[in-house]
Amino acid sequence: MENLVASPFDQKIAEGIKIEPKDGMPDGYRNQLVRMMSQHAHSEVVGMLPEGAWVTRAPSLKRKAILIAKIQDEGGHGLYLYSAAETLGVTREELIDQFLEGKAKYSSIFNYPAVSWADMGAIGWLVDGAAIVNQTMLAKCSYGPYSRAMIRICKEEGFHNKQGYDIMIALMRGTKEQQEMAQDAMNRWWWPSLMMFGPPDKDSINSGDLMKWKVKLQSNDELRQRFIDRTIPQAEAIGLRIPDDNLKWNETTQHFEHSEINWSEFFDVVKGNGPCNRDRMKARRAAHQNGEWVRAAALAYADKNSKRN
Ligand code: FAQ
Repeated sequence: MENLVASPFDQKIAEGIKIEPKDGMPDGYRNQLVRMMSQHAHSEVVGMLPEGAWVTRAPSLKRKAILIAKIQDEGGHGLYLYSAAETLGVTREELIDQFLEGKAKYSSIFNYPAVSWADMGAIGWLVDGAAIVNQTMLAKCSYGPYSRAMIRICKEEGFHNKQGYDIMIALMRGTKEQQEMAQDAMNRWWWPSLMMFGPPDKDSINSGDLMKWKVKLQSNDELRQRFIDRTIPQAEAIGLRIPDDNLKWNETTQHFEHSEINWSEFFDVVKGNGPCNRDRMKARRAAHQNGEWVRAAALAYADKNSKRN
């Protein structure tokens, strides 16, 4: 006979009670979270690379200090997320190995190059802006450690987003060349930022499970639309043009309509063929190798301390 009594896990999900590390949970839930949280952690760490390239070229001491603080925050988010993922019974070493071996993904957005100072503005404003829309939802997700990590991370992303917009404002108030630099960055980062939200709902293979388990509370397309609707007025307010000739406000739906996204570009980047995929992986592998002595020293120190106490 069919068992009609809901499991404690299902009951908690239905009642909106957070699932905590020691609670029973289906393997599928655990696996989905490990996949998503570790991809998220890898993205934060790889995300330091495009901005890191501009630290020595920031146009003033103030901008340099802000950029360094932002990049450090992203590294911190990565570490925070690895710790949150470890509560699911995997080790940080396993997750990092999966990434370095190319078995785990990271966000498509970080496979595009940052070629001008305006790109620092576009990354903060658009990329962090997109991340906030996605992560504000994840702050309400069913898994306690991920949800709490997101609350804290979103606060920092808010600062990142504002500093990026502030760079764009400064450039748009500047010379013709500076305005063109800002528009060029907008043209290059707009479409990849929309792709960050993942494939269209019809191709989103993980959404069914993730929504059933209240990890995702809104779909990829819903979040993408929210980002579009809130970013277009910000662009217009400072005189930037969205690189989409079919953009149109729809009075009935109260949303902007836009051109079709180039999904073959997205899938190509995810497969490893974006402009910077190889460079990014090379840089992360080198950093891991060069950091070997630091990990060995930290372990030796911890071992010495544990014997002393
Ligand atoms: N890039 O079934 P779905 C940041 C993959 S943090 C690469 O729809 P899902 C901060 C997906 O993994 C940015 N791959 O997947 C910062 C799946 O393949 P799999 C990172 C992607 O999980 C700012 C397949 O496509 N944020 O920016 C992407 O339901 C500035 C089918 O897709 C997060 O990771 C993509 N964009 O939805 C740092 C947030 N999209 O794994 C520095 C957490 C999809 O089955 C500077 N993650 N794929 O082999 C999420 O919310 C979700 O995982 C989505 C994808 C929405 C990204």
